Amino acid sequence: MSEDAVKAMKQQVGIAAAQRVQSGSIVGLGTGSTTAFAIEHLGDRLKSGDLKDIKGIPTSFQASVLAKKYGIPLVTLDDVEKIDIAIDGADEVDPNKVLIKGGGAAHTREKIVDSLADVFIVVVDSTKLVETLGSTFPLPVEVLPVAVSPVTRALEALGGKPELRMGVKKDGPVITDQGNMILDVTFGSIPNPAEFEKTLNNIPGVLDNGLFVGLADVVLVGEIKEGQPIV
Ligand code: ABF
Repeated sequence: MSEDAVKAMKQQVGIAAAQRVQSGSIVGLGTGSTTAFAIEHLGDRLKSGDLKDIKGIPTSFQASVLAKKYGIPLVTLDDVEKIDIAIDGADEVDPNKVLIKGGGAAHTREKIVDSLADVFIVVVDSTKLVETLGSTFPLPVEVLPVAVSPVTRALEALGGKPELRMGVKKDGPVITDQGNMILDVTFGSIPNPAEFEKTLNNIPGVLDNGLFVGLADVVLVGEIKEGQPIV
């Protein structure tokens, strides 16, 4: 599928999700390029007066930079009692709306915010849909730097092939907003994500993994019809 088609789908669902936000809402703001379209559209709605008095809770530094760029006032989890709606991307979505997230190295804070939202809307292009989790995307696991070696061995014992995520310039490992590292683990397939998420999070040194089980309320999937003009 062409890059333009994927981008068009991301924009389509990002806007659709942003349209569901009501004035006065506390909005969880996810990370990634699809959610970026939602954050931009929220900014457009605020500018036009169509939307008023929302507050954003960012799930990453990237999300907070975008929210400020588009004029969305930010609050923290200490400032609010609840989150009305969260909009976030995903790397894989299975037929039960179970997700793999973490491609943006932000899944730990994303899971906190997404799990607290009354409504968690996932925005994806159609390439993210899978029958079985783990089939197209390695599972991200956030690990305390001091524990990377023992956690690597524990993940291998579970049948995984862990790889330390390196920065774009390959000059060192990616460091998360929490100061930790990411192991991207290829398991081939993850048949029982609910159990597996608990198993992984019980490994000493693991902060959180990218399995989001039973959290997504709505999954908006971009759709480009054959021959549809892509602007
Ligand atoms: C973030 O966005 C990550 O958890 C997820 O991996 C990624 C999806 O990125 P994109 O929307 O750019 O495909 O939420």
